[in-house]
Amino acid sequence: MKRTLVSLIAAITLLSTAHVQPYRDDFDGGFALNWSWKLPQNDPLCTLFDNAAFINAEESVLVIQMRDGGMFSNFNTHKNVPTLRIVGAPPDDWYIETSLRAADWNQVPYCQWCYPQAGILIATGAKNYFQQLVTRDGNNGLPDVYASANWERDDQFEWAYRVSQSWIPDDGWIKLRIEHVPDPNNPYIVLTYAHSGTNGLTEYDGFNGARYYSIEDAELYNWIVGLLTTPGARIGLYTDNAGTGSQAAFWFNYLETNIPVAPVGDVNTDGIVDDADLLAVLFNFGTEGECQDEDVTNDGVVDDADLLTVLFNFGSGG
Ligand SMILES: [Ca+2]
Ligand SMILES: [Ca+2]
Ligand SMILES: [Ca+2]
Repeated sequence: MKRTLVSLIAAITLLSTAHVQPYRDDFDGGFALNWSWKLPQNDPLCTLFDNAAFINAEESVLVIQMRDGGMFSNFNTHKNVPTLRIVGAPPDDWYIETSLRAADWNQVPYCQWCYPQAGILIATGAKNYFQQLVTRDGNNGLPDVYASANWERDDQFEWAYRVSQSWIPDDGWIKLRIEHVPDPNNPYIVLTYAHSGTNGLTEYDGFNGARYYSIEDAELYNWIVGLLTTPGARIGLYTDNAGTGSQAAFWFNYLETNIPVAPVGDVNTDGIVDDADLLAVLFNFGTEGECQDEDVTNDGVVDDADLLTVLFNFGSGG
């Protein structure tokens, strides 16, 4: 009897802590999530450029080679910004996590006033975004990197300056994670990172800090939360050559989030894959060009591969 009760309680506990499976892309030979290369308010709108962003099947990574162009201030000419479109309310304990490294840190330039960087993007477009980044140190002329944060509100650029001590990068993966901690007294957003010099994920160590409290930092906190819940919001992966002309590549090992994003095959990004998506592909069958919504496979053509992808995922989401 006692044993039955214990298993019952265990079962209930399991149920109550059951979470929706996170959305995760390991870039394992192809895309597992519904990536888009469109960036609203950016010119060009389609950021997929020069075939400089692709899956490296051997390494199971998404490679993004940096190109000139930026989201900085009102320049808004960025290249190669893959995003996932948010299609539902984030859970209370939302998070976004990635792991990245430079393909070769020696190729990532370091110079005064230049800050090549890569990381996580939360955006409604090129004018309004928040970024958690790993940034090359442009001040000391040494090949150091540090963790940082940038954001823009209506093209007004702000930065949290350096939010970690700098370190000399190696070939190890650098993990970045932004999450919401639903503390009942004072919920907050926290940025953490991990690299070969830390013992797992750790909080940034100071300067302007990397916690944004709902009480003390209400304006910024509310704005970040508001970004995620604005219609058309997206989360993505980001690289930036800081105008140095560098075409060095960053490797992204995975992206994982528990924020509902458009499922694969969801052409019209309403969160479900149904006949509307099928029809959209059929009506655009045979058309070519980059960044078409109907090109689910991101290979520049709408064909039977896209049709099959929608069919295989028919009914998912919702
Ligand atoms: Ca901008
Ligand atoms: Ca749909
Ligand atoms: Ca295609």
